[in-house]
Amino acid sequence: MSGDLIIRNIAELVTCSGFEAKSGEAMSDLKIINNGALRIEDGVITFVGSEAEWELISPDNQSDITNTIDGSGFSVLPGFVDSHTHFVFGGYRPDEFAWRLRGDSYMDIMKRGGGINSTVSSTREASKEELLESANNRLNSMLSFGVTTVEGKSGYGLDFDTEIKQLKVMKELNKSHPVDIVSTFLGAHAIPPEYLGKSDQYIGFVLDSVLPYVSENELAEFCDIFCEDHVFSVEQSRRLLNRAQTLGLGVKFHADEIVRIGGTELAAELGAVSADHLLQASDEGIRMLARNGVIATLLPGTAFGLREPYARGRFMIDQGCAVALATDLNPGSCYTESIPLIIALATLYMNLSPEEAISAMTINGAAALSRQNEVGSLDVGKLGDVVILDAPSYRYIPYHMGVNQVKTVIKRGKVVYSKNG
Ligand code: IZC
Ligand code: ZN
Repeated sequence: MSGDLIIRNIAELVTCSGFEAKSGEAMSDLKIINNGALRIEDGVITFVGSEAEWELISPDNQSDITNTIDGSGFSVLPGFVDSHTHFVFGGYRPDEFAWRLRGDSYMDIMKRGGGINSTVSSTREASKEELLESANNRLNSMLSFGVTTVEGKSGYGLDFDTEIKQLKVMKELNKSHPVDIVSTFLGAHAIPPEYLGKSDQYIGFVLDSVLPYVSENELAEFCDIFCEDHVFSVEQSRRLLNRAQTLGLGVKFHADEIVRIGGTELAAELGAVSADHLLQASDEGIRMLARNGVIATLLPGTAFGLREPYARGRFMIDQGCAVALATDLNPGSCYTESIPLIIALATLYMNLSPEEAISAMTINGAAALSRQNEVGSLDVGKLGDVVILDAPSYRYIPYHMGVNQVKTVIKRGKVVYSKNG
């Protein structure tokens, strides 16, 4: 079997068809085919349609297909695209979860040297092999939830060697693991202890010493920054992201997560690929994202985990934004790989419909990584990245709350995960 298969009699084939981000009302149309068939050859989709159409066009050659899967009773969707994670890290921070329950805020913990800088010291101490192993295990877990493309960020090194070590771990895993990895350079994730009180100098170091190396060695496709009160200002973010764009990287960044400082407006001004978090985004900032075609990437697991107010997903879609959903998997604010949890939260607390949530987790996630021509929908010519649910409809994902209903995951036409072995 070299990425060659057919799924027939699919109860509900959720194609999410399209080669661009879906914004506003378009997010509600999942382009569903009932009693469908899906053919993949050499890892690429070559037929999407009804079972009846398949029988008409291909009566003879059906017997040469080595792998035929019966889709009766099941819903079939594009592989999920988790477009914002921090899955390469050393150490864990369960103590911080308990401190927050007691009343400490995320920022209180960060200001006293915990938070991101706690993971920075564990990641600096970890060997490359240790990081490879733990990140590989997390990829396996993400794959079991139906994720076939994932974004991963550096940002737990905050020095030259460790930032590069994280990016190289992702490059190696991209070769060895079935999940496709898109790397983002997040050297400006926090101010490291060596630069305490000298954030401008730290930005200078990232800009002059690390970013050019990352770009020359093609270690990342995107550049990110934690544009946040007490972390990096809008001015510092503009400086770094402008340079990243000059060097040919796309920009996508943490904007208006905890305090409204204008990151949303900056994302629109720069023509970022996505603006992420947006819990505190202003009305005008949201309209600017819609006008400028910047994807609003929402991470409801983080609002849940930090007990912060959710980003205004309903308002964003009503204003014409393209919304993507992602896990934000990280060891601090949101330690989860659970796609069904994210979809449940997005529907129940951001008032997205189940259809909008599925568009956000597939085609819009792909667009948030500039991959809308390759993945994110089941269209002829795209990669054969497919999820088969152990349920008759995508509507069971939010409804069967938080439970993993993925039966089979197919990557480039090969079965790479099956429930029960
Ligand atoms: O490790 O706390 N918000 N970055 C920005 C994070 C959360 C990850 C972390
Ligand atoms: Zn993040």
